[in-house]
Amino acid sequence: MTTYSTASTQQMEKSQEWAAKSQMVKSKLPNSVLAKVWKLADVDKDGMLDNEEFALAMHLINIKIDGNDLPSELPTHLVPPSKR
Ligand SMILES: [Ca+2]
Repeated sequence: MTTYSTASTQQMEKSQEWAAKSQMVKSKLPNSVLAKVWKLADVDKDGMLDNEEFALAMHLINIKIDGNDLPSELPTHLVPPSKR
């Protein structure tokens, strides 16, 4: 049972990650931009986006879609409260 629940949790994380990536790809921004968005949004640098980081990534994508440049460093006010 333990093995099963571990596997299913990992699978869920994997599918969440995939959902995040496919949402980002839908923005039609170039991969280089999406990579930068991912890097900025992955505040804790674990290589994955959790819910808060994903919301932040979508926010950054909207900034870019609006024609503004991405910040080179994430401004403090954009860091999710739980990561401060
Ligand atoms: Ca992360």
